[in-house]
Amino acid sequence: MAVRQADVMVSDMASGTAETGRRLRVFSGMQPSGNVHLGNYLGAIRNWVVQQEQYDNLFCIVDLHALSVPTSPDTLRANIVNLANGMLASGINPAASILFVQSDVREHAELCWLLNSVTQFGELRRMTQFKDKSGGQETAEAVSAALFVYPVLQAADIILYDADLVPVGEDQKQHIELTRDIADRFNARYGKTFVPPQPDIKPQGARIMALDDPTKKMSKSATSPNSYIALADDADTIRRKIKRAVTDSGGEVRGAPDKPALTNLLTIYSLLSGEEIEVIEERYAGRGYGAFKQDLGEVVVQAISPIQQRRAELEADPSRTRAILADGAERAREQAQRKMTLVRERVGLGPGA
Ligand code: AQP
Repeated sequence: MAVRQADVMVSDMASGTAETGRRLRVFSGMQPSGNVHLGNYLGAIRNWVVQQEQYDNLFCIVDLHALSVPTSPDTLRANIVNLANGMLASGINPAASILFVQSDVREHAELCWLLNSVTQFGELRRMTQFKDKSGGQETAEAVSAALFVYPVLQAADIILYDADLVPVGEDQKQHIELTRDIADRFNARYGKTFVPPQPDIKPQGARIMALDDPTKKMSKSATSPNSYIALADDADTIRRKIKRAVTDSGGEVRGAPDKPALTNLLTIYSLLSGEEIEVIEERYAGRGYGAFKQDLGEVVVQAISPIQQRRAELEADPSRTRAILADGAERAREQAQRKMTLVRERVGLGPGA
């Protein structure tokens, strides 16, 4: 019986090994583009912590990507440390995984340039995330070229390390498909060099929405701090933000497609407490939004406070985080340099074999 590619991937992912018998390698990136928030934690970091047991992981603070939109040097520097501390405090273990800053490994930028030469303009123009992030046609004229080639840098990040899997939300699936196309095209033109990766999309990936507008996702770069709960927010700030979170019309604590605000708050409650949404709905039946929001505030505070304690320890000793990132960069660089020696040779750069 023929085995479908999808079946192979499922069994591979379950066992955590690639065809060659080595552990599957996973590349996960996050932009230092603002305050790390509850959405980043529930939608990504928390899963990354769990996957450390199963796979070989590279966790990358993708600072070059953060430069695709305007930022200031001081802000970027602060965001990098903020994200590193947030990831470490959440349970990313530098002894089990490689945690590093993208720009510390120059090969990402070099490979991006080489991949640009096998990427079509039309492919990039079709990326829905570019269309979303660049706004309409008029604003698109003024956005940076970096935002346009962002998916090529992302492809470089991934295939530089022969990553088999990339955990992403549904919105990033198109970028991973492009990464596969770029890897396949390069391989066809220059000989087998890269592993085309697979997206790892969790069946019910948690998408946490903004507290002040549940039609938009909770976002690091949001202008209003009331729209997100930062992992760095203190207990009172968290309680206040939840209290101020918008609700739907009516007074029932119930999730439904026409109740986006309550659906979002119930999702947060459920993910942090481990209770089913129906159980939570039942508990607050007839009790109104006030009691629910008050308890939700406590659920979030309880979940985040151990992270904050570890974060405070890291902040008290900045040299520790710096050392972890330097070590991570060295380990990533070793792999990246090996791959780039091959890539340069394949495309005809350098003296040749
Ligand atoms: N609201 C969210 N709910 C669930 N998961 C989320 N992620 C981001 N926002 C939510 C996940 O966090 C990771 C961060 O990816 P990123 O830093 O590359 O950028 P992003 O997805 O664009 O995240 P932000 O926070 O919204 O940043 P900005 O404001 O800079 O665009 C990804 O795994 C993402 O799925």
